[in-house]
Amino acid sequence: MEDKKVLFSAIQPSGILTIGNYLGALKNFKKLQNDYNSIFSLADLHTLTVSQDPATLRKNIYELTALYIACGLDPEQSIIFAQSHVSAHTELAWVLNTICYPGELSRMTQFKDKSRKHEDNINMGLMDYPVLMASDILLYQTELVPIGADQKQHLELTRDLAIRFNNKYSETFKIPEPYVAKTGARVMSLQDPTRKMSKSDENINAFISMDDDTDTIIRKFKRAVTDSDNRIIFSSEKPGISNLLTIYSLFANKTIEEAEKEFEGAGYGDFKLKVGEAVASVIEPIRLEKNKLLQNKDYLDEVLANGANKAERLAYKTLAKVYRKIGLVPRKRI
Ligand code: ATP
Ligand code: LTN
Repeated sequence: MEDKKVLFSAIQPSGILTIGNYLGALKNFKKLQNDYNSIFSLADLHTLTVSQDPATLRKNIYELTALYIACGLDPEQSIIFAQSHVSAHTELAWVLNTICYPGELSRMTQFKDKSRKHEDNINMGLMDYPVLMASDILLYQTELVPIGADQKQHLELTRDLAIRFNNKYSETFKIPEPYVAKTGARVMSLQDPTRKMSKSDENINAFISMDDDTDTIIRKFKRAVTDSDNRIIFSSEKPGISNLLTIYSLFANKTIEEAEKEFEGAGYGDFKLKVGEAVASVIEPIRLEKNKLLQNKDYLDEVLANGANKAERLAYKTLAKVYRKIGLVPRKRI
């Protein structure tokens, strides 16, 4: 690998992604991939923390692999791989578990939210989720982690664990920095702009999925909740309009100010239509390319296989160092 800093990120293959995932994560992956040695993982083991149907999970793993490539991640240049293909992830997670305290995990916002949402399945994995995420990141001596705002707390814990380990056993891990974009790190629901847009929302009008076609996208924006005032300005008092302005500016590659100017005096109906069109023009080609890639499972398997080979070499280097530092005896190959 070239002498660049390491970037690592991952997304869970837990369903069809939304434009929230796209703006908060995927779009930045593409933007940053050339400037770093980039590693993009599918956090397939993380998905097990909520109940999964095996056939659907298998399908979602291919979907996300194809989506990564369709969004412009280059498997020749960057490493694209499935977390479960490199067992060092779960191995390092075990070691990190021994320096992490239950109190640190039980106060995580995502754990509390998901416990509330899945009351019938509050399992150990759900609580331990951030430790596996820390392992993902630290195995690659990562310096930059592009994520949406909701994952910042997990990155803080990752840094704490890395510092704690380094202090106890001497310098071992690089301390990673989050990359959270100024706009788009928290895209809100179209039906309740005070809540985060989420692919698991029961109301399908609340999110735009990366699988929605142009008509669906335009229809959903038409129904987006706004307010009774008629000004198209960015303001904390206008969460619905502000969310739409954010989405528009990122899909049309304009600043919020430029967008405000463009729609000065326009009605909400017109504005919503323009937002829908801007989003659809970006999403449509990605969706078509993803569906094309999905026809060729052999190619996707090959991408994941090559990615796992490359990731494994890097990961085991760090894991061996960790095992040595904590006093485990290296296995003699005979
Ligand atoms: P779910 O809502 O089903 O719990 P999710 O949509 O949050 O899942 P993840 O796989 O947990 O999906 O997130 C993938 C990436 O997308 C993360 O970096 C996360 O921060 C980002 N992300 C998720 N939702 C949003 C959003 N509404 N706005 C911006 N970024 C988001
Ligand atoms: N928890 C993340 C997915 C994830 C991740 C990671 C992100 C798993 N491991 C490592 C960045 C770095 C989420 O998006 N919900």
